[in-house]
Amino acid sequence: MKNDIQAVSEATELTDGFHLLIDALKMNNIDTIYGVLGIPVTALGRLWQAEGGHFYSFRHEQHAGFAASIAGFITKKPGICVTVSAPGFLNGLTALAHATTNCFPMILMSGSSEREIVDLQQGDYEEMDQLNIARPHCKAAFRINRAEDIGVGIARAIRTAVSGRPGGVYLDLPARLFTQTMTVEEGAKSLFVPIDPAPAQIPAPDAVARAVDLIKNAKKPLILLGKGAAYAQVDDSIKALIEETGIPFTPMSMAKGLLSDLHPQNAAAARSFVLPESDVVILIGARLNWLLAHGKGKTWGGSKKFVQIDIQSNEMDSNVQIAAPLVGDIGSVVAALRTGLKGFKADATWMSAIAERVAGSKAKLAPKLATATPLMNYSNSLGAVREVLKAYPDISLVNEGANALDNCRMIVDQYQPRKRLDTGTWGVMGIGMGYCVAAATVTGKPVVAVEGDSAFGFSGMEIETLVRYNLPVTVIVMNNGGIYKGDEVIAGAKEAACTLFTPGIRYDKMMESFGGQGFHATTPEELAKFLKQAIDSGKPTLINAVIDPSAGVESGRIQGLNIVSQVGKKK
Ligand code: OXK
Ligand code: ADP
Ligand code: MG
Repeated sequence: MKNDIQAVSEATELTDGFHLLIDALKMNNIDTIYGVLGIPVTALGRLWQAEGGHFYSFRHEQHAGFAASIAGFITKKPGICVTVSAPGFLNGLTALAHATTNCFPMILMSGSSEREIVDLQQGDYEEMDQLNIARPHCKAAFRINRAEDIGVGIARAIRTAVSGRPGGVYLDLPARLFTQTMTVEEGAKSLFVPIDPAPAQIPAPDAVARAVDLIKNAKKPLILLGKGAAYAQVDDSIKALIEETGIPFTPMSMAKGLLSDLHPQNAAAARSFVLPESDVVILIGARLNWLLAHGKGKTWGGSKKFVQIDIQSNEMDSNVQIAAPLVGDIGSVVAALRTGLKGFKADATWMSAIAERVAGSKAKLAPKLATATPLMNYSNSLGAVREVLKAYPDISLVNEGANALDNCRMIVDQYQPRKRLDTGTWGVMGIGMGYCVAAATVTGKPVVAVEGDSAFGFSGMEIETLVRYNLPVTVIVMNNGGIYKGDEVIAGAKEAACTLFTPGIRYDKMMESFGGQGFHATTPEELAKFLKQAIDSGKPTLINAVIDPSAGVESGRIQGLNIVSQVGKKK
């Protein structure tokens, strides 16, 4: 029992916005912030660390934001990014939009100017109407004006980020909020943990029955796993659905590893056969967006019946009619489907036709992976990476670029869920080093990044961040000296061709200058040796992999999206 003096002193003991924010995050089981500090949030970072919170400081807010976004994907807890006002906020906004587009839970918290100055446009330090600028680019945007609202503000932000379709939330924190005080007692009463912030969404029984009927009458069913299926973290149930029914599956890039890429029902290596040939396609956490040719055209061939499992009801019919919409969370829907499909087995001849094509594709690819060439190309370099990573199934693989992305997705197998972390729905370049920091800090395991040299350039300065925190990350820069290729010549150009970088540069020396390990690989054997050495060392490492400048194609597998002038060069 506290004595009167103690009770009085506690009642007068004060807390403030800084401490309430920290207490609210910790109470909600958040232990990590990624960010770049400055006015008015520097003290927040110091206090957070002093109270045992992890703070990973970046060189640019975009990469801190990418780290927060992928931390959300991996953990299902919102990744937290903290920035300064105006320019810092804008730098973080790209990552917030990326998180929202990819359905990753993330909260961007930015310091901001006071309303009375912003609304009269009186020219504050880093003045910007951040709340309204954020709104169109995220799932929701809130401002907390009063310290007593910090508890509800954090609870709202968390629930909004993780409930339903996960996404990015913006929290606007005016500078004056941080120094508002209240008694410790009042402060404690204002904080709370949201109850069941991401509740199960149970599918309607008639919707399940409709889908079961459609699947049972399919001759050539196909399951298509999207990153939503990986995010749901119901891995065993999805694996059971696939193995109990014998239905073949093909994963989108960030769903690779949900079942091993070597699984006998994996149809990924026969993609352009199974998509058009299938008659009923079960989409599990995958949108029929550009990555799936909007569900129409020659990619899909003739008539197709789609079953779609998604937590977002209005995702249905986004591109084509969905014959059996299943609105709900993947865990609940897959469980219901398994019950409804008990005893059902897909036609084995369909799976064996696929297996034949898969074997054919792999047999065609195999020699390319092992053929020596004067300069490394994407096939033999990534063939070497694939062989090394077979021994490290729990490594997180970060991947971005054009040829570096598409060839790595095809060649490097994944064995575990949520280990392939790539450019995602938007195809955005620059996710690399932020993803590496998050994957290393969240999993505590080694990370390998396969980076196009152009893609690496967007976040390359963050290798200093990797070294500063001594993270077990190996960055392989596929150095072909340019965007797409490194050999372009443009007749009449006054400078080097617009797609070129300086030939022969040594990114490994950059890493060494920061105190990390640098290797220079010119053959697949060297690449394999250095990669294994780097992973085993647990040290931040960069391998400069010299790739033939003539290797690769413009935009990799999506070269069809490129447009060229129909009238050519002006006379
Ligand atoms: C797959 N394949 C295989 C294997 N796995 N063959 C042998 N062995 C294995 N293990 C085959 C597969 O059957 C396909 O061949 C081919 O390899 C490619 O597979 P996949 O899955 O990548 O298929 P596809 O057609 O490329 O998929 C379309 C796509 C994908 C749009 C989903 O290309 C994609 O995710 N692209 C992302 C591009 C991106 O975001 N780029 C950003 C940077 S570009 P076939 O014979 O069956 O077809 C940029 O910024 O500007 O240019 C810019
Ligand atoms: P991919 O690009 O891998 O195909 P997308 O990002 O296009 O994946 O689609 C992911 C989909 O998964 C989104 O429509 C999202 O609403 C949905 N989703 C995410 N988590 C869940 C979940 N737990 N249950 C159901 N749907 C989910
Ligand atoms: Mg390149």
